[in-house]
Amino acid sequence: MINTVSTTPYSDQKPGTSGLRKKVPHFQQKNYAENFIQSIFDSLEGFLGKTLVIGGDGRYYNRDVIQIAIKMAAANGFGKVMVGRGGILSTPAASHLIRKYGAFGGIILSASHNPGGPTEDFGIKYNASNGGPASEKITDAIFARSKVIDSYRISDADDIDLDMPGIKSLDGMEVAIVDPVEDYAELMEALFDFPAIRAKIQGGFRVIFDAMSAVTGPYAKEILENRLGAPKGSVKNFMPLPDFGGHHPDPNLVHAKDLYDEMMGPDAPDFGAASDGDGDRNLIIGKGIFVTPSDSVAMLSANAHLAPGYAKGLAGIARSMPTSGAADRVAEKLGIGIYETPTGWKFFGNLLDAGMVTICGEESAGTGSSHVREKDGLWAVLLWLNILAVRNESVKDIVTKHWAAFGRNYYSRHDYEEVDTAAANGLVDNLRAQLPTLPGRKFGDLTVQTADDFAYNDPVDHSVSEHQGIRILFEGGSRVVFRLSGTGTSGATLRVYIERYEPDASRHDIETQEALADLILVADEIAGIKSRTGRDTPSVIT
Ligand code: G16
Repeated sequence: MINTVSTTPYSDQKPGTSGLRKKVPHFQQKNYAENFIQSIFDSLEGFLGKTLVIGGDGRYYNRDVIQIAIKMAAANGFGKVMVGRGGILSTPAASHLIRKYGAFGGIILSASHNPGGPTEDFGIKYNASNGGPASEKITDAIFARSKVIDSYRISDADDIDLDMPGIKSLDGMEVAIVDPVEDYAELMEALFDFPAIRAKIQGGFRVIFDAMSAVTGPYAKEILENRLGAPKGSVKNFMPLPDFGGHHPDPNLVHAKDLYDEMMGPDAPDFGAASDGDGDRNLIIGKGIFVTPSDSVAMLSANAHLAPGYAKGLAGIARSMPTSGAADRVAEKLGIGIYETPTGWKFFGNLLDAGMVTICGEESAGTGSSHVREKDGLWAVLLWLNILAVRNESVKDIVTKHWAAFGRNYYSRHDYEEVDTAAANGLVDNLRAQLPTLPGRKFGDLTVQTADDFAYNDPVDHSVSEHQGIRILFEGGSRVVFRLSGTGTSGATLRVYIERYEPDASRHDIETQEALADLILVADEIAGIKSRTGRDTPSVIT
């Protein structure tokens, strides 16, 4: 039976960079998840009888909200839901299912790389029929609806057994519990030269992958070990756990330190990689060398034609504004378009749908392509492996040759987490106020060339997104960018992005923080980071 339940609105359901993310107890407030899901449905049109994909990264509260979402989908008139077995779907796999089966859209439950558990993070986001995160137009409509919602619809049927594959029925709606891995693994096999990678691994090339006790475990086991023949044990932490084993499933040098240490050690494997909570981020480390996400986008773009799925070349490349300009140099050499978007994968959707770009990437450890409409951690790993198999060189050789050919973009991001929100807003307001007076100012050897508050004009739908980050560009191509994260769940996170371009190959082996030292000091001088946040050092440096 379908019930209409009265509710009162919450005022804080504004989706951030990637959906609504809050602590679990916050989501457990009365009707909190129900209100948001109903607000999503109320903001959409034309889904009666259509299919909705539902899945998540397996974190704490995943199963509860999946049951709610299924029952609300039935009550709101969807004809069918496709749910990953066990409630599991990586974000890129969910995107693929939406596209492959022509679903109306999908609900993905994840707080990405944030920790999981009863007092940790949870999240809900809506993806549209192209498989990508809802546009700002839709997320704005969801937020507007959430502020006035007074009822939601839900079936009172029993819970669905999420672990039993097959077709069931719930209040007249079909519920398909599907294998979360199969379709995705098939897609990867169609894009990449699996026989070449398998031969490389059989030849003794050692690969390790850390799934960080998060969603990519089953995917990586199937693809790397079962289909590509990596020895059992190559995929570490492969069981998705509700609390990620107490770890922070963020594949960076801080939270994947064990992997990093192993890759820098004397007996390092040839290739190390990791992915995050929901499987869309990646970390790539070669024997003795970490590849920054910004460099990875550039290097994958420069070599993508070596993989069968990209043999025809790329239509164009897109990167988020704070991502380094390394990819721009590749686009220039290839004679293809390069697009600079605001932070947030949703901004790549229009460019991909219009066929203007093939590869997209972000400094926040996200790379992906037109194969889905999300960034894709394992895809990046497999493209690297395909390139390594064809070029038959080490990661280090590929990286250093790339720098020699294109120049090196030294790059680092400094995060100040859980900063007082008013202090963080004050810092940004102050930067904004300084913008007109910055051009021409000298800071030591650095002279400001331009300074602005980044606004994006979408070349496809001509929508404008303003206030997407303060950028200060110095003569010679160095820059610092400041913005507040849209994915944190407590206080504010200030992100400072620092970049220097170095064309001279004899200066390509400087330690990154050292190469950026003067810019780091100037960033503090201009923004007053220490004085305004009370922090002497960043919480995380990547
Ligand atoms: C999300 C978005 C990315 C963005 C990242 C960081 O990734 O999809 O586009 O770069 O957040 O955003 P922010 O700097 O606002 O925290 P994920 O992996 O968290 O879903």
